[in-house]
Parts: sequence; structure tokens; C-alpha cells
Amino acid sequence: MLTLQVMRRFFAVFTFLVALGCGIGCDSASTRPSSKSEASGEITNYFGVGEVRSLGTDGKSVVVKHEAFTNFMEAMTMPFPVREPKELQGLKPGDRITFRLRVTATDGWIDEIQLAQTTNAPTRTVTNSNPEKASFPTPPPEVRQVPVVDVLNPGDRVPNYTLTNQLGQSFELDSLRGQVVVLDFIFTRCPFPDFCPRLSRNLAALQRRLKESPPLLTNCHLVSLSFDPHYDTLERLLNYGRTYGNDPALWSFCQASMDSIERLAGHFELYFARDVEPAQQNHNLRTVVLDRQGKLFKVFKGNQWTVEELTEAVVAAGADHR
Ligand SMILES: [Cu+2]
Repeated sequence: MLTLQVMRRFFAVFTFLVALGCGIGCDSASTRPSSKSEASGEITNYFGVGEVRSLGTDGKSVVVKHEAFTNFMEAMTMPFPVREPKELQGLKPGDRITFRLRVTATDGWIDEIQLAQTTNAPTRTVTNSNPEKASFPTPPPEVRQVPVVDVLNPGDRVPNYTLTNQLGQSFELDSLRGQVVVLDFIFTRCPFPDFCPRLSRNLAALQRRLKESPPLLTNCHLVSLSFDPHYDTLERLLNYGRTYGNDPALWSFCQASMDSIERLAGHFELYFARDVEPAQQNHNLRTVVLDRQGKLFKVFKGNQWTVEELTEAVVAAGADHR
């Protein structure tokens, strides 16, 4: 519910951006890594309105149930990073805020957070006190829940699934036994640089490290599984992989049946909306390391982990000769 004042401000900002020669959502190039905009540090700004749902325990992120960003993102609940922790001072769940979303080719964050004019509408309170759950958006009703599968813990064997790589070759996850497997879940149309594109950049960095370290190289395989299989054709996966400099011998961009994707994702509590336009996609992030016996070694949640940490996990999982 926008108050009149907020509406006026929205249009004032809109007019301002148009005056700058940049309509809201003008930079569609920001949805893909672009060396040009990275080099020039181009920032696209979006004006946001929403409700604080929870504050990150790290003091550097806030989960906001936000209204739509025209031509960029549908209304959804998601975590946003902030660069200055003081931006979040005094905020509490239920607060209505306005903010600026800043997006570059490789990054996204919010600033200029201000309390919005309060309306008479009752505010919802966040009752979820589980810190892990609170740091990720609650699935909206339109999200199809994944089939009921066992959530796996480190040491659990990961069931076998059939995947097809970007070259059209189908293979069993079990066929990668003997190698450490790094598995993440992405969709090529992901509009937010901090989500799928960040994971892909991190895996690209891992791939570079593997190539510098031959013993690791022969014992590790990277798998990026699309959860948008009807859009992410083999050709699109191939092209997406090339954007990140992937070597198909080391890093597979995969399709699978929707049932397999949902089950495999469910083992690690990854959720996503099925067959939706990118702006409606609301997903969380999981990057998973399997040891050489096909057992779960480690799950990296969210996007705050580093390539160092991932590399360490790969080395540790590969050193394990149980
Ligand atoms: Cu994404």
C-alpha cells in the first residue's frame, strides 16, 4: 500500500532518473556480467518501498518484503545487503521503509533507508525467530513446495540423480564418485548480481584455482544445475557457461527433470518457484560440496561465503580417504 506521499516521492525519483537519461530498469545489461559496466562501475538505481521482515544477524543485511521494481523485479521478500551497518540502526521488523537499490554488473546493495510514512494498515509481525530461517525469505504462497525428501546432513550419502550437461550428455551423479563435486543451483536469467551471477563468478574463480593446482584438478568436478529447465535450454546453458569461462571438462551446466531438480534441491533446503518469469523468481542459494564417496561434505548457504572457504572445503573433502 503506497501512501500518497510515497507515491509522489516515487514519481519524483522516477522523473529524476528519467532526467538523468535513465528510466527505472533502463540498464538491462545489468542482468548479465558486462566487462564494460564493471570497468566503468556503472550503477543503476532503483527506488524501493517495503516492509522490514527481519534483520541479518551479521548486521549487514535486511530481509525486506518489497514492492515491485519496475522492469527489474516483482514484489517479493528477499535479503538485501547494506554496506554501512549504521543504515540498519533502529530498524525493526514491521517497519515500513523506502530505500535505494543500487545494482552494478557484479553487485547489488541498498542504502538511503528511511522510515516511510506510517499508514493505518496493521503491520504484520515476524514470528519466525529461527535465525537461519530468518536470514532468508519465507516462500510466498505461489512457490511450489519441493517434494518431501530427506534434508541431508554432512556425512549422509546423496541419492543418485540423472543430469544432462550443456553438451547434451546425460550422466549419473553417482558416476562422479571418486571426485569431489561442487554443486550449485542457478538460473541463467537471474536478474540480481548478488544471487546466481555471484555463485557463478565464485565457481569460475574456483575453476581457475583448480587449474593452477593439478592434483585438485583431476579430483574435482563442478555442477551448476538450472532450476529453470524449460527456459535454460542446452544452448543457453552452453552460452551462459562460456560467459563465465567454463571448461566443460571441469564444470557442467546441467538440466534435469523438474522432479529430479526439486528432489535434489530439497535435500539441501533450496527452494525456487517453478516455471515463472525471472522477475517473479524467488529463490535461496545453496552451494554444496560432496566428498569422493558421494557423501555430503558441506553446504554453503546464501552468498556471503568466500572462494577461499569453498576451496578449503574442496581440499578437505578430497583429502578424506575414508
Ligand atoms: Cu538467482
